[in-house]
Order: sequence, then structure tokens, then C-alpha cells
Amino acid sequence: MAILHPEIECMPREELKKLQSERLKWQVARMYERVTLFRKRMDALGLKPSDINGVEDLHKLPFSYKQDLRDYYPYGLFAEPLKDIVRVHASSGTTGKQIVVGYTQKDLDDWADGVARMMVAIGLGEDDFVQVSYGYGLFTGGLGAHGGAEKIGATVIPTSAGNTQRQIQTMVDFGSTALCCTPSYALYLGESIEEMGLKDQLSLKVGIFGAEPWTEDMRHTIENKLNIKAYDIYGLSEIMGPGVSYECECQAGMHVCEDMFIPEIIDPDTGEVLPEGAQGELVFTTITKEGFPLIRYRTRDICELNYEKCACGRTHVRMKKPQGRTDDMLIIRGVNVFPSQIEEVLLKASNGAMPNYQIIVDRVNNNDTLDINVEMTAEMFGDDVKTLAATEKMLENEVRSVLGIGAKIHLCNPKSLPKSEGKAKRVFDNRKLH
Ligand code: DLL
Repeated sequence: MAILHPEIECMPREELKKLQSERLKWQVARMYERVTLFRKRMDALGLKPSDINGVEDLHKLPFSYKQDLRDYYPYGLFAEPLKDIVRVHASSGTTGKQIVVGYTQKDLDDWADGVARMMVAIGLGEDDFVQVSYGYGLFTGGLGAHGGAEKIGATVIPTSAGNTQRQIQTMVDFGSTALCCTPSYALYLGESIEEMGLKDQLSLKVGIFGAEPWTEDMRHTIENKLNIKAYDIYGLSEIMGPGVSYECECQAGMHVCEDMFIPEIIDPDTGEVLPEGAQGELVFTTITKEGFPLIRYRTRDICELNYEKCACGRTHVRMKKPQGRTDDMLIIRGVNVFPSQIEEVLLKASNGAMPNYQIIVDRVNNNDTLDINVEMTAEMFGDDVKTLAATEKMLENEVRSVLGIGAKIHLCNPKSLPKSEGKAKRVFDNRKLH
């Protein structure tokens, strides 16, 4: 299959290391000047930009964290004047406020390039019709895939997520040859297509799926249902969005766009860099990003890296599917959810007296479900059925407005939920059982 930029994607690793070193030095110097938090952290370690001579010095640099984006909300970590930021995206923070990221025009071009590399790798080009069924908006999925598809000259069909019947009719009538969405939505689309009896009218060849964990089993089911080849794409808003890494036609791990992002695997407890091939927390440094660069960003994704050259000819390192998280973030219907966001809603609603609660996530008919059991207070217990139903509705609306996805609230009798001794177990993710 084709390679968009063989000179970059197949660059000998020694040369790549030189390129990364140059870019790292450039990034560290400008961030030291422009990003207060970064300068403070460098100073605290007694480091100057001149101490960083290349990628071999990367491990000396301070980490950055999701919490930083919250502390410097909304624009405090940007490294370019706001007049040069041409777009922002956002993602869930651990509590009420979302985190914000910004892009210059060059950042958007680089982003489109990363996604375009994948599209070319899996055989897409200007004759293709790419249906983008990731959500458009502050989430990076929709516009991220869109940019890549435009870059390769394909015809973009920007359906965004949802409205499944129309989505499918569009897919059939417009002759979509590629589908971009979350794997769980792909599965749901596949089932609906079977029900509508339209499978033999599809023109789909490939799917580009990511934004949430999915298994090899799920891949095979999607491939059968939609009669396509399904490819994995990874990314996170803080680093760029989709296309930080992607599967090529060999499907033996996801190539990280290493001319833009340097990955490391560290021990999440000690912060030590782990030897090649070890499993640990994935950390990224953005070496080309202008608007919102990050040094050694802790993704919290548990992962492994493989530096062997791929059969496709690309030399860029391949990462395994993330194997889990080092924090409690859940991904429900493709949306990042922190239990603390739900806790905050409940706290507010109960005037600060934290009710006992449980968060139950499951998968029913290939659709994620979110149920929240909340113990009523003794006062609430006396309320009539109508008032209780209204309280449930109010909480459901609150949760939806904070998380961006719906949840079912169940008010339970006082003291009916198990009291925990020690660390409360509040989250039950039953999807793992299936
Ligand atoms: O999910 C960006 C994206 C959009 C990637 C579309 C792929 C396709 P966030 O909303 O910031 O960004 O969520 C990032 O999602 O740290 C992982 O935990 C998880 N994630 C993303 N892609 C994959 C994947 C987008 N292919 C977080 N497999 C990341 C497993 C994934 N987990």
C-alpha cells in the first residue's frame, strides 16, 4: 500500500533521532520562555534549556499532567498569542470544568497530516467517500478525521454521530467507502444495518475506529457485520486528537507519528523510564506543536512500545492497544467520564452532604449503559413518589449537562447500598465481564 511521506515515515531511526533532538531543543527553548508553569518546573529542577541536548536528555525534563490544564484553565498553557490560535477543542476534566486545548493553523495542518498518513496507509484516496460519524464539536474525533480525509482529497461526508437511521441511509445512498466512528457505534450501526436488511447495499471497504478501548473480538464482529476491514486509531485531545498513532495495513500495532510526538513508557509509580518493550504508562512530548505544546505528558494509558521495523517499511515505533488506565477514567459511549464529575453533581444536589452512591457501567446490545444508584437521605425518604421522580429527573439532567451523555438515576432507600469499610468501591464496570 501507499505511504504518504516515505521520507519521514520510513526515515532510518538514527536520522529520526536527530530530527527529534533538533525539534525537542526548539520546543524546550520556546516553552521555557513562553509557558510559566514549564519554566517554574524547570527552575525547580535546576534545569536550563541548554541542558537539553537531544532526546537522550528527555528523561531529565519535568512531567506534565491533566491537572495542569485545569489549574491553568482555559488558556494559561498556550505558547502562542491567542490571535494565532485558530481553533480550540475540549475534553472532560476530572471535575465540572472541561480542559481546553488550542491549535495554530500549522497545528491543524500537522494534525490533518497525521490522520492522512493513516488513510493513505489503508488504501484510501481521492476516489473515496469518507463518512465521519465521530461527533463534531469540541470533541476532537469529528473534525480530526475530517481534516485527514480532506487532506487526501477524499469526499468527506460529515454526518457526525447519532441519528442512526439517517446515518445508514446516507451511507447507502452516498456510497460511503470508509466509516470513521467509535467501535461501539460501528457495532451498533452494523446491527441496525442488518435489521434494516441493507448490508448488501453498502459500498464500505474500511473503518477507522478509536477513542475507546476495543478488543480483537469486537474487531472481528464489526468486520463481519459491515463487511469491511477495521483499523484502530489512537489519540488524545491534549496531544492532538485522533492520529497520534494508527494502524497501517499490517495491523501489528499503531505507528506513532514520531516526527511530531516522542513517546516514552514509564513506571507510573516512580516515574522511571522503563526498558524497551516493557509495559507501563505512556507519556508524550509534542515536538512540533505551536499553540498548546506539552512536555512529557502523562496520558494515564497503560501501554507497550515496539521499536522493530514494521513489514510495511515504516520505522516509526508501534504502540500496542492501550491495556487499561492508571486512573479511574471511564470511557462511556466514546465519552471520557471521571467518577469525580458524577460525585460533584451529587454533592451539589445534596447541599454538600455526600450521599452513598454507586456507578454501574454495562453493555447492553452493544450499547454502553450508565446507571447511578443514589441513597436518599432520611428527609428525602419522606417525599412522595412524584417529588422523588422529579428529583431523579433533575439529577439526570444535571449529570447529562456535566458529562455530555445520559445516565439513569435510581434513588434507593436510606442505608440500602453497602457501606464500605475503608476505600469505597463505587464504580462497577461490568463491561469487562462480557
Ligand atoms: O478520544 C481522540 C480520538 C478521537 C482518538 C477519535 C481516536 C479516534 P480524548 O477524548 O481526549 O481523545 O480521549 C483520549 O481515549 O487517553 C485513551 O484512553 C482513549 N483512546 C483513544 N483512542 C483509543 C484507542 C480521543 N484506539 C483517551 N484504543 C485516551 C483505546 C483509546 N483507547
